[in-house]
Amino acid sequence: NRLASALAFAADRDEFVVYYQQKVNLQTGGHLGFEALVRWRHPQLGILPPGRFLPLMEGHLIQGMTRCIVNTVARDLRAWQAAGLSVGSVAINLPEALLVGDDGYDLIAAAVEANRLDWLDFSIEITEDVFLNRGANQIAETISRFRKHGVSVSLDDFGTGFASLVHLRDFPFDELKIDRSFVAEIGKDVRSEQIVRAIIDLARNLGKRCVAEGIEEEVQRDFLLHAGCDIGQGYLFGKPEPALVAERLVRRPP
Ligand code: G
Ligand code: G
Ligand code: NA
Repeated sequence: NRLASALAFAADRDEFVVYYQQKVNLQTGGHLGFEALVRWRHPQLGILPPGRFLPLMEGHLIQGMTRCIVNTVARDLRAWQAAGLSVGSVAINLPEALLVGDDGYDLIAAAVEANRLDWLDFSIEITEDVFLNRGANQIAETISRFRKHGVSVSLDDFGTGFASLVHLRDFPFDELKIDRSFVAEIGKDVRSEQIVRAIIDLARNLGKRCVAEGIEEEVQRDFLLHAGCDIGQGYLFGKPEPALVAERLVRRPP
């Protein structure tokens, strides 16, 4: 497959780009932070979404890609801070391959150090797949090291994967992200709505923040607010955009 062979060079050729999507306070619409979402600028095909290339990538390629993403985010953070913009933290999607050992931790630590950033400039998102990994205990240890620095850890795509209630009880994390497949059904399917309410209550009772992703319509936002969810992400507020577009959403210094 041609795409797969071109992917092997994408990191070295600096073809990975980072788009930023806003996380907002659902109450006020105010900016809270960004999630960094990778795209591949293919020399012929243009900007490709992760669904087109992540499934083709193996361990060491994912590692190289993540290094590019973290370095790009660190550079953008430094530029934003120099311009006086308060962008909040930027969430990095850390794949399990970088969480089993020290690689993911070392990567962020090096970026903080080299760019004189604060640990709190970053947050981490992990998917429920990590619980399938035989190294789940080591992953929990890595996560705890991040949290000792105050870095917030989100459990992503919640409700579609492999997190059991035992994981919710035992795993160290700060934030639950409701998968957008549930959010998409708000206003359409009563059972999905009941599940969303139950997830929000579960998060709150466990003392975790709750974030809804994929909010596209006002009825969805209103339902989520009413159900007690405080934070959201989705096209209603902003699509993932390149840094120069995304930064316009952040209040300028007076
Ligand atoms: O941006 P888009 O909606 O196409 O992303 C689809 C999925 O790709 C996301 O749900 C996310 O899990 C994954 N993804 C996006 N950006 C990154 C990234 O930087 N690293 C990793 N590992 N996964 C990502
Ligand atoms: O699973 P994760 O949170 O990493 O997924 C984020 C992905 O969801 C991004 O690739 C982004 O492009 C996509 N996304 C973000 N907001 C919306 C939305 O409102 N609707 C839809 N359909 N996709 C969204
Ligand atoms: Na994510």
